[in-house]
Amino acid sequence: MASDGDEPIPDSKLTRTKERWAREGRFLTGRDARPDADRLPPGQHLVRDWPVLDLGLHPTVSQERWRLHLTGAVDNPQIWDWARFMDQPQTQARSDIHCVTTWSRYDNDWQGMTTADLLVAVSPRAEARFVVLHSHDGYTTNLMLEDFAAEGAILAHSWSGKPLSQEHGGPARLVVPHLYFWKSAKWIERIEFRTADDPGFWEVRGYHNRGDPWNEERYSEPE
Ligand SMILES: Nc1nc2c(c(=O)[nH]1)N[C@H]1C(S)=C(S)[C@@H](COP(=O)(O)O)O[C@H]1N2
Ligand SMILES: [Mo]
Repeated sequence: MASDGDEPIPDSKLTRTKERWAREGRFLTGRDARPDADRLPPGQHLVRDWPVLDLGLHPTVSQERWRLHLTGAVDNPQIWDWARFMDQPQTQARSDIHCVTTWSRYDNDWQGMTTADLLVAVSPRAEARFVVLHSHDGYTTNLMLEDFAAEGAILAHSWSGKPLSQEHGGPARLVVPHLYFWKSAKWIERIEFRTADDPGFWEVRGYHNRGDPWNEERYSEPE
């Protein structure tokens, strides 16, 4: 579905199914991960195509209208337009995707800027400890600042040398490869630096607050 981002999030069948999986602990294997020996995290299987997963809204945001708001507990809050974003230091980064629904995809070539360079630009205040990503489809996801800043994390505008397609989050998305892919927000609109955590869309629907695939952090612990 195309939209410009103001619609309520649809209560889709897939969303309801994924909430049920969280309640049931679906796909948990209880096996131990050995990241150095095994490239595939526990309970994952390899795919060669690239599935599209989201809430069902594919917001249309042209590069002309695109703005990125960098807000919250930072010394230099900023609003970037596309030219300003493209003026930032450019990086290539290859990484594997691990989706909580159990597919993994190796060797994705992203181009964009590293989150480390983004942190240099905004200069987070000492008390900033969390990051919330806000997207044009109303999606949010939360990260610890260290996970946002991790090696390999990139604010990507291209994949395999081509502009990121709309269905995969173009014009720009986050990629945080050491966590399950739900932490990698598509159609990014705002990056909010916070002193306190604020669980996002899936994190309040039974998914783990951190989402480390090597520890199978798929779902939050039942109360
Ligand atoms: N804005 C936004 N970002 C999102 C989502 C979403 O619904 N909206 N879904 C997440 C989930 S659950 C996954 S698995 C990946 C899927 O990315 P892909 O469609 O490029 O494979 O996007 C993540 N980022
Ligand atoms: Mo996902």
